[in-house]
Amino acid sequence: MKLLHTSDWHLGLGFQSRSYEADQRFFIDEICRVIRDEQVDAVLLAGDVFDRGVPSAGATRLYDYAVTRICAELHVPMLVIAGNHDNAARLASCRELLKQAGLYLCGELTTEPPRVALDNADVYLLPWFSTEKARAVYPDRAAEIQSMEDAYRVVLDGVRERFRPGRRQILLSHAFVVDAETSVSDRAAEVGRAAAVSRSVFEGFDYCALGHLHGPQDIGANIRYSGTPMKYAFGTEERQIKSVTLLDTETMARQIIPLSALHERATVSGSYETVLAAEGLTPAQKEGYIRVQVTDRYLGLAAASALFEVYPNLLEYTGQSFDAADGSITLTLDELEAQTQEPEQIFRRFYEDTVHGVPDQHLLDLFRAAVAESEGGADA
Ligand SMILES: [Mn+2]
Repeated sequence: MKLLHTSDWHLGLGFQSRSYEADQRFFIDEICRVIRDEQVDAVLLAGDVFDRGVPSAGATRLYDYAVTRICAELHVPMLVIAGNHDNAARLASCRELLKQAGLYLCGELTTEPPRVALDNADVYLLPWFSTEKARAVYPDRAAEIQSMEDAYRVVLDGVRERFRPGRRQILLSHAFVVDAETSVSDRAAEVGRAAAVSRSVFEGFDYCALGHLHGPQDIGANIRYSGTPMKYAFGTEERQIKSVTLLDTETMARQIIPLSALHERATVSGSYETVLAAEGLTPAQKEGYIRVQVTDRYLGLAAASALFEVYPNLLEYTGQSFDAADGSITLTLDELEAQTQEPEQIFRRFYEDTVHGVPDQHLLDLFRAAVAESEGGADA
Protein backbone atom coordinates (compact mmCIF):
# COMPACT_ATOMS: atom_id res chain seq x y z
CA MET A 1 0.00 0.00 0.00
CA LYS A 2 1.21 3.50 -0.81
CA LEU A 3 0.70 6.36 1.63
CA LEU A 4 1.23 9.99 0.69
CA HIS A 5 2.55 12.12 3.55
CA THR A 6 2.11 15.90 3.44
CA SER A 7 1.70 18.65 6.06
CA ASP A 8 1.44 22.35 6.82
CA TRP A 9 -0.78 23.45 3.99
CA HIS A 10 -1.58 26.68 5.87
CA LEU A 11 -4.62 27.32 3.70
CA GLY A 12 -5.51 31.01 3.81
CA LEU A 13 -1.94 32.16 4.35
CA GLY A 14 -0.84 35.15 2.33
CA PHE A 15 1.84 37.79 2.45
CA GLN A 16 0.43 40.97 3.96
CA SER A 17 -2.59 41.78 1.81
CA ARG A 18 -1.57 39.36 -0.91
CA SER A 19 -3.34 36.00 -1.05
CA TYR A 20 -1.61 32.73 -1.94
CA GLU A 21 -4.97 31.21 -2.91
CA ALA A 22 -3.97 30.50 -6.53
CA ASP A 23 -0.68 28.95 -5.36
CA GLN A 24 -2.49 26.78 -2.85
CA ARG A 25 -5.04 25.61 -5.41
CA PHE A 26 -2.07 24.81 -7.66
CA PHE A 27 -0.40 22.57 -5.05
CA ILE A 28 -3.68 20.79 -4.32
CA ASP A 29 -3.83 19.96 -8.03
CA GLU A 30 -0.19 18.86 -7.90
CA ILE A 31 -0.94 16.52 -5.00
CA CYS A 32 -3.96 15.10 -6.88
CA ARG A 33 -1.68 14.50 -9.87
CA VAL A 34 0.74 12.54 -7.67
CA ILE A 35 -2.14 10.55 -6.15
CA ARG A 36 -3.24 9.51 -9.64
CA ASP A 37 0.19 8.97 -11.20
CA GLU A 38 1.57 7.01 -8.28
CA GLN A 39 -1.65 5.18 -7.43
CA VAL A 40 -1.65 6.35 -3.86
CA ASP A 41 -3.94 4.46 -1.46
CA ALA A 42 -4.31 7.03 1.32
CA VAL A 43 -3.24 10.59 2.16
CA LEU A 44 -1.84 11.62 5.56
CA LEU A 45 -2.04 15.35 6.31
CA ALA A 46 0.01 16.10 9.43
CA GLY A 47 -1.57 19.30 10.73
CA ASP A 48 -1.71 23.04 10.06
CA VAL A 49 -4.33 22.46 7.42
CA PHE A 50 -5.36 26.09 7.86
CA ASP A 51 -3.22 29.07 8.72
CA ARG A 52 -5.62 30.28 11.36
CA GLY A 53 -8.24 28.91 13.70
CA VAL A 54 -10.99 30.87 11.97
CA PRO A 55 -10.21 30.35 8.30
CA SER A 56 -11.35 32.83 5.66
CA ALA A 57 -14.05 31.94 3.17
CA GLY A 58 -11.33 31.50 0.53
CA ALA A 59 -9.38 29.06 2.73
CA THR A 60 -12.54 27.10 3.47
CA ARG A 61 -13.29 26.84 -0.25
CA LEU A 62 -9.79 25.47 -0.89
CA TYR A 63 -10.22 22.86 1.84
CA ASP A 64 -13.59 21.86 0.42
CA TYR A 65 -12.00 21.60 -3.03
CA ALA A 66 -9.12 19.44 -1.75
CA VAL A 67 -11.10 16.94 0.31
CA THR A 68 -13.80 16.62 -2.35
CA ARG A 69 -11.28 15.92 -5.07
CA ILE A 70 -9.25 13.48 -3.02
CA CYS A 71 -11.98 11.58 -1.15
CA ALA A 72 -14.94 11.80 -3.51
CA GLU A 73 -13.41 12.02 -6.99
CA LEU A 74 -10.21 10.02 -6.58
CA HIS A 75 -11.77 7.76 -3.90
CA VAL A 76 -8.65 7.96 -1.77
CA PRO A 77 -9.13 8.16 2.02
CA MET A 78 -7.58 11.10 3.78
CA LEU A 79 -6.38 11.17 7.40
CA VAL A 80 -6.07 14.64 8.89
CA ILE A 81 -4.93 15.91 12.29
CA ALA A 82 -5.09 19.41 13.75
CA GLY A 83 -1.85 21.38 14.05
CA ASN A 84 -1.19 24.33 16.34
CA HIS A 85 -2.60 26.70 13.73
CA ASP A 86 -5.89 24.84 13.44
CA ASN A 87 -8.92 25.16 15.61
CA ALA A 88 -9.26 21.58 16.84
CA ALA A 89 -13.01 21.54 17.38
CA ARG A 90 -13.79 23.26 14.12
CA LEU A 91 -11.48 21.01 12.11
CA ALA A 92 -13.02 17.87 13.57
CA SER A 93 -16.64 18.87 13.13
CA CYS A 94 -18.88 16.20 11.54
CA ARG A 95 -16.02 13.73 11.85
CA GLU A 96 -18.21 10.65 12.45
CA LEU A 97 -20.27 11.49 9.37
CA LEU A 98 -17.22 12.28 7.26
CA LYS A 99 -15.58 8.93 8.04
CA GLN A 100 -18.16 7.38 5.78
CA ALA A 101 -16.83 9.55 2.99
CA GLY A 102 -13.25 8.48 3.67
CA LEU A 103 -12.23 11.63 5.55
CA TYR A 104 -10.77 10.80 8.98
CA LEU A 105 -10.36 13.88 11.16
CA CYS A 106 -8.77 14.23 14.57
CA GLY A 107 -8.91 17.59 16.33
CA GLU A 108 -8.28 17.10 20.02
CA LEU A 109 -6.17 14.79 22.13
CA THR A 110 -8.18 12.01 23.79
CA THR A 111 -7.16 9.11 26.05
CA GLU A 112 -7.20 6.79 23.05
CA PRO A 113 -5.89 8.53 19.93
CA PRO A 114 -7.94 7.13 17.04
CA ARG A 115 -6.52 4.24 15.04
CA VAL A 116 -7.33 3.87 11.36
CA ALA A 117 -6.63 0.45 9.85
CA LEU A 118 -5.47 0.62 6.25
CA ASP A 119 -4.45 -2.65 4.60
CA ASN A 120 -1.34 -3.87 6.50
CA ALA A 121 -0.90 -0.68 8.54
CA ASP A 122 -2.46 0.91 11.60
CA VAL A 123 -2.27 4.69 11.57
CA TYR A 124 -2.65 6.48 14.91
CA LEU A 125 -3.87 10.07 14.74
CA LEU A 126 -2.23 12.35 17.28
CA PRO A 127 -3.18 16.00 16.89
CA TRP A 128 -1.18 18.92 18.29
CA PHE A 129 -1.81 19.39 22.01
CA SER A 130 -0.49 21.39 24.94
CA THR A 131 0.97 20.00 28.16
CA GLU A 132 -2.08 21.39 30.00
CA LYS A 133 -4.32 19.43 27.68
CA ALA A 134 -2.30 16.24 28.29
CA ARG A 135 -2.59 16.73 32.07
CA ALA A 136 -6.35 17.16 31.72
CA VAL A 137 -6.73 14.07 29.52
CA TYR A 138 -4.48 11.92 31.78
CA PRO A 139 -5.37 13.16 35.27
CA ASP A 140 -3.83 10.07 36.92
CA ARG A 141 -0.43 10.89 35.43
CA ALA A 142 -0.69 14.69 35.54
CA ALA A 143 2.14 14.97 38.07
CA GLU A 144 4.54 13.30 35.63
CA ILE A 145 3.75 15.75 32.86
CA GLN A 146 6.08 18.72 33.31
CA SER A 147 7.17 19.22 29.72
CA MET A 148 6.08 18.39 26.20
CA GLU A 149 8.57 15.53 26.29
CA ASP A 150 6.83 14.05 29.35
CA ALA A 151 3.45 14.50 27.71
CA TYR A 152 4.51 12.66 24.55
CA ARG A 153 5.93 9.79 26.61
CA VAL A 154 2.68 9.35 28.49
CA VAL A 155 0.50 9.61 25.38
CA LEU A 156 2.66 7.37 23.20
CA ASP A 157 3.15 4.76 25.94
CA GLY A 158 -0.62 4.39 25.80
CA VAL A 159 -0.56 4.05 22.02
CA ARG A 160 2.26 1.45 22.12
CA GLU A 161 0.17 -0.68 24.51
CA ARG A 162 -2.51 -0.80 21.83
CA PHE A 163 -0.16 -2.00 19.06
CA ARG A 164 -1.49 -5.02 17.20
CA PRO A 165 1.30 -7.45 16.35
CA GLY A 166 2.11 -7.97 12.70
CA ARG A 167 0.89 -4.53 11.67
CA ARG A 168 2.91 -1.54 10.45
CA GLN A 169 2.70 0.99 13.28
CA ILE A 170 2.38 4.46 11.82
CA LEU A 171 1.95 7.73 13.69
CA LEU A 172 0.54 10.95 12.31
CA SER A 173 1.64 13.81 14.56
CA HIS A 174 2.36 17.53 14.71
CA ALA A 175 5.37 18.20 16.90
CA PHE A 176 8.73 19.93 17.17
CA VAL A 177 11.47 17.33 17.44
CA VAL A 178 14.80 18.51 18.85
CA ASP A 179 17.70 18.67 16.39
CA ALA A 180 15.36 19.33 13.52
CA GLU A 181 16.35 22.16 11.19
CA THR A 182 14.04 25.18 11.25
CA SER A 183 13.36 27.75 8.56
CA VAL A 184 11.98 31.29 8.68
CA SER A 185 8.33 30.43 8.18
CA ASP A 186 8.54 28.07 11.18
CA ARG A 187 8.66 31.19 13.31
CA ALA A 188 4.94 31.33 12.92
CA ALA A 189 4.94 27.87 14.42
CA GLU A 190 5.94 27.44 18.01
CA VAL A 191 9.60 26.50 18.09
CA GLY A 192 10.43 27.26 21.70
CA ARG A 193 12.60 24.65 23.38
CA ALA A 194 9.88 24.00 25.95
CA ALA A 195 7.65 22.73 23.17
CA ALA A 196 10.29 20.34 21.78
CA VAL A 197 10.45 16.59 22.16
CA SER A 198 13.36 14.24 21.55
CA ARG A 199 13.23 11.63 18.83
CA SER A 200 13.33 8.81 21.39
CA VAL A 201 9.67 9.41 22.32
CA PHE A 202 8.78 7.92 18.93
CA GLU A 203 10.46 4.57 19.56
CA GLY A 204 8.56 1.53 18.36
CA PHE A 205 6.83 3.20 15.44
CA ASP A 206 7.73 2.06 11.95
CA TYR A 207 7.08 5.50 10.52
CA CYS A 208 6.17 8.85 12.07
CA ALA A 209 4.59 11.22 9.55
CA LEU A 210 5.24 14.59 11.12
CA GLY A 211 4.12 18.11 10.49
CA HIS A 212 5.13 21.45 12.08
CA LEU A 213 8.48 22.25 10.48
CA HIS A 214 8.38 23.53 6.96
CA GLY A 215 11.57 22.02 5.53
CA PRO A 216 11.38 18.40 4.34
CA GLN A 217 13.74 16.28 6.44
CA ASP A 218 14.37 12.94 8.07
CA ILE A 219 14.89 12.87 11.82
CA GLY A 220 16.46 9.50 12.36
CA ALA A 221 15.35 6.36 10.60
CA ASN A 222 11.64 6.33 11.38
CA ILE A 223 10.69 10.01 11.64
CA ARG A 224 10.10 12.38 8.78
CA TYR A 225 8.83 15.88 8.17
CA SER A 226 7.27 16.08 4.71
CA GLY A 227 7.54 19.88 4.77
CA THR A 228 5.10 22.33 3.22
CA PRO A 229 3.89 21.79 -0.34
CA MET A 230 5.02 25.33 -1.29
CA LYS A 231 7.70 27.78 -0.24
CA TYR A 232 6.25 30.14 2.32
CA ALA A 233 9.36 32.18 3.19
CA PHE A 234 12.52 33.66 1.77
CA GLY A 235 15.91 32.43 2.95
CA THR A 236 16.36 28.73 3.64
CA GLU A 237 13.11 27.74 1.97
CA GLU A 238 14.23 29.18 -1.37
CA ARG A 239 16.72 26.35 -1.61
CA GLN A 240 14.36 23.60 -0.48
CA ILE A 241 12.72 21.29 -2.97
CA LYS A 242 9.09 21.15 -1.93
CA SER A 243 7.66 17.68 -2.16
CA VAL A 244 5.40 15.01 -0.78
CA THR A 245 6.70 11.76 0.69
CA LEU A 246 5.41 8.39 -0.46
CA LEU A 247 5.69 5.44 1.86
CA ASP A 248 5.33 1.86 0.67
CA THR A 249 3.99 -0.03 3.68
CA GLU A 250 5.17 -3.40 2.34
CA THR A 251 8.85 -2.53 1.94
CA MET A 252 8.82 0.67 4.05
CA ALA A 253 10.73 2.33 1.21
CA ARG A 254 10.20 6.06 0.86
CA GLN A 255 10.06 8.12 -2.26
CA ILE A 256 10.23 11.90 -2.44
CA ILE A 257 8.07 13.36 -5.19
CA PRO A 258 8.86 17.01 -5.99
CA LEU A 259 5.96 19.41 -6.55
CA SER A 260 6.09 22.25 -9.02
CA ALA A 261 4.94 25.70 -7.98
CA LEU A 262 2.86 28.42 -9.56
CA HIS A 263 5.46 30.99 -8.45
CA GLU A 264 9.14 30.44 -7.82
CA ARG A 265 10.63 32.23 -4.83
CA ALA A 266 14.01 33.97 -4.85
CA THR A 267 16.09 36.71 -3.31
CA VAL A 268 17.82 39.03 -5.77
CA SER A 269 20.59 41.19 -4.33
CA GLY A 270 23.17 43.60 -5.69
CA SER A 271 23.44 47.19 -6.78
CA TYR A 272 20.26 48.96 -7.80
CA GLU A 273 21.33 48.92 -11.45
CA THR A 274 22.06 45.20 -11.56
CA VAL A 275 18.85 44.37 -9.72
CA LEU A 276 16.85 46.47 -12.23
CA ALA A 277 18.61 44.79 -15.15
CA ALA A 278 17.59 41.36 -13.79
CA GLU A 279 20.25 39.76 -15.93
CA GLY A 280 20.25 36.00 -16.18
CA LEU A 281 16.73 35.69 -14.82
CA THR A 282 14.12 33.87 -16.88
CA PRO A 283 10.65 35.42 -17.30
CA ALA A 284 9.27 32.79 -14.90
CA GLN A 285 11.85 33.77 -12.28
CA LYS A 286 11.09 37.48 -12.70
CA GLU A 287 7.40 36.75 -12.24
CA GLY A 288 8.03 34.66 -9.15
CA TYR A 289 7.83 35.84 -5.56
CA ILE A 290 10.87 38.04 -5.23
CA ARG A 291 12.75 39.68 -2.39
CA VAL A 292 15.13 42.42 -3.47
CA GLN A 293 18.12 43.52 -1.43
CA VAL A 294 19.70 46.65 -2.86
CA THR A 295 23.23 47.04 -1.57
CA ASP A 296 24.32 50.47 -2.80
CA ARG A 297 21.60 53.01 -2.16
CA TYR A 298 18.55 54.11 -0.27
CA LEU A 299 15.29 53.00 -1.88
CA GLY A 300 12.77 55.81 -2.10
CA LEU A 301 9.26 55.34 -3.36
CA ALA A 302 10.15 56.07 -6.99
CA ALA A 303 13.12 53.69 -6.98
CA ALA A 304 11.00 50.99 -5.38
CA SER A 305 8.16 51.36 -7.86
CA ALA A 306 10.61 50.91 -10.73
CA LEU A 307 11.42 47.53 -9.18
CA PHE A 308 7.76 46.52 -9.36
CA GLU A 309 7.89 47.11 -13.12
CA VAL A 310 10.61 44.47 -13.41
CA TYR A 311 9.29 42.15 -10.70
CA PRO A 312 5.47 42.18 -10.75
CA ASN A 313 5.32 39.87 -7.71
CA LEU A 314 7.92 41.66 -5.62
CA LEU A 315 7.06 40.94 -1.99
CA GLU A 316 9.87 42.54 -0.01
CA TYR A 317 12.64 45.01 -0.65
CA THR A 318 15.38 46.55 1.41
CA GLY A 319 17.87 49.28 0.63
CA GLN A 320 20.51 51.15 2.55
CA SER A 321 19.64 53.75 5.15
CA PHE A 322 20.29 57.47 4.53
CA ASP A 323 22.87 58.09 7.18
CA ALA A 324 24.80 54.86 7.62
CA ALA A 325 26.15 53.85 4.25
CA ASP A 326 26.86 50.31 5.42
CA GLY A 327 23.83 49.75 7.58
CA SER A 328 20.91 47.92 6.10
CA ILE A 329 17.71 49.82 6.70
CA THR A 330 15.91 46.82 8.05
CA LEU A 331 16.56 44.16 10.62
CA THR A 332 14.45 41.06 10.68
CA LEU A 333 12.15 40.71 13.65
CA ASP A 334 14.37 37.90 14.92
CA GLU A 335 17.42 40.14 14.86
CA LEU A 336 15.53 42.91 16.56
CA GLU A 337 14.25 40.58 19.26
CA ALA A 338 17.78 39.39 19.88
CA GLN A 339 18.99 42.97 20.29
CA THR A 340 16.34 44.47 22.45
CA GLN A 341 14.08 43.44 25.27
CA GLU A 342 12.06 46.62 24.74
CA PRO A 343 8.50 45.53 23.85
CA GLU A 344 7.61 48.89 22.36
CA GLN A 345 10.45 48.76 19.86
CA ILE A 346 9.45 45.26 18.80
CA PHE A 347 5.82 46.36 18.55
CA ARG A 348 6.69 49.39 16.37
CA ARG A 349 8.75 47.21 14.10
CA PHE A 350 6.06 44.54 13.86
CA TYR A 351 3.54 47.23 12.99
CA GLU A 352 5.78 48.70 10.30
CA ASP A 353 6.37 45.26 8.83
CA THR A 354 2.75 44.24 8.71
CA VAL A 355 0.83 47.48 8.19
CA HIS A 356 3.56 49.47 6.40
CA GLY A 357 2.99 52.51 8.54
CA VAL A 358 3.79 54.03 11.89
CA PRO A 359 1.50 53.26 14.83
CA ASP A 360 -0.40 56.38 15.94
CA GLN A 361 -0.43 57.80 19.44
CA HIS A 362 -3.70 56.14 20.37
CA LEU A 363 -2.37 52.71 19.42
CA LEU A 364 0.89 53.32 21.28
CA ASP A 365 -1.02 54.39 24.39
CA LEU A 366 -3.10 51.22 24.20
CA PHE A 367 0.03 49.13 23.76
CA ARG A 368 1.76 50.81 26.73
CA ALA A 369 -1.32 50.29 28.86
CA ALA A 370 -1.41 46.61 27.90
CA VAL A 371 2.29 46.19 28.74
CA ALA A 372 1.86 48.02 32.05
CA GLU A 373 -1.10 45.84 32.88
CA SER A 374 0.72 42.59 32.10
CA GLU A 375 3.78 43.71 34.09
CA GLY A 376 1.55 44.76 37.00
CA GLY A 377 -0.17 41.38 36.78
CA ALA A 378 3.17 39.58 36.95
CA ASP A 379 4.08 41.41 40.17
CA ALA A 380 0.80 40.63 41.83
MN1 LIG B 1 3.11 24.94 10.23
